[in-house]
Amino acid sequence: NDLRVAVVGAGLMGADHVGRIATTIAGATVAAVVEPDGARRAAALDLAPGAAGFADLDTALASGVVDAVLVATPGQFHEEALLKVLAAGLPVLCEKPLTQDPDSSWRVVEAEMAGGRQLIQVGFMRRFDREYEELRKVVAAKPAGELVMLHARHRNASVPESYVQTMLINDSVVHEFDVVPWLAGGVVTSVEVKYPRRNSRSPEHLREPILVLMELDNGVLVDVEMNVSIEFGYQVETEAVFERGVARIGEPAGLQMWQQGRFSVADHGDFTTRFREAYDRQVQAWVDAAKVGTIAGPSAFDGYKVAVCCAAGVRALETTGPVPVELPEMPAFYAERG
Ligand code: ISE
Repeated sequence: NDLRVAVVGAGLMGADHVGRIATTIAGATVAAVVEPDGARRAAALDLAPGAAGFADLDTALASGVVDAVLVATPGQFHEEALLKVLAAGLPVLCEKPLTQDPDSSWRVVEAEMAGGRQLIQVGFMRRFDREYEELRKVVAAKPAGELVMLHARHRNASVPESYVQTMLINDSVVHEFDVVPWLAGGVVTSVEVKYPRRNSRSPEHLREPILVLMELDNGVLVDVEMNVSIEFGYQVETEAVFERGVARIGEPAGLQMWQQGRFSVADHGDFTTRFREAYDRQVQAWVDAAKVGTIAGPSAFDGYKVAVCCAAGVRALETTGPVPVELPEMPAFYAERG
């Protein structure tokens, strides 16, 4: 039987997921689109014939047509939606971030633990990118020795007017706070932000690019260039430095073109294409796991840890030198479930 999914939020990501579930994912259908904005809701419903439209989540959950929920609203609405879905006892894939601050993330973790079942998977899709997966295997198998450093580059062509300074951390570097410990097998112990010369073409209210330095408890040092006005395209690359070699992921791939004295390879414009396959694999893994009552990716506790790192990162935007990150022990509830 198909898993009947309600997609909550029909903005850029929500609509993308509706189309994905309707066309690409096996074993699931879009049963409901929950979106207060009528025009957006209608546009998403066009992508999923047969789905029902709802203006609010309560009505959708009460309708009896929903087996699982994909939350793709803006981050400030995640806590409320997650608590409702947990109360209904349904599996949920929540777009990043889990919530926007450590306190609300912890409330979600507590509510999940109180229910006695792990229902939440957080949508940190980079863990489903094939190259990230491969690099993680290289880190574990050590063919070139131990991992020493990661140089990460996270570049966006541009960002909307609504993108404010703290979003450099909470919206963008949030991905590195999840994927770096997963990749490097350590825990973040401090975050520092350094400012190079400001890009004169950045929106007036932003001071960027920034360089984020992360220290891990296993000694691995990580630098992340976060850049949101680079114009040429969307680029997420990592160079891993080992004791006896280096590895790179995220380089442009595909058609190479020689023309008029130039050599070129097309690059991505935004994350929807750069990570399309990762999103597909993430949602498929979530659907398959939800059907057997488990999750297949980052947990709510992972989401909480990222929220703690982001809070330190936001402080680091205004602080000279490293800001310590203190994470609690993983509760037995999560440790036992892996
Ligand atoms: C956006 O929300 C994302 O998740 C993208 O992956 C990231 O590159 C971008 O900076 C964010 O605004």
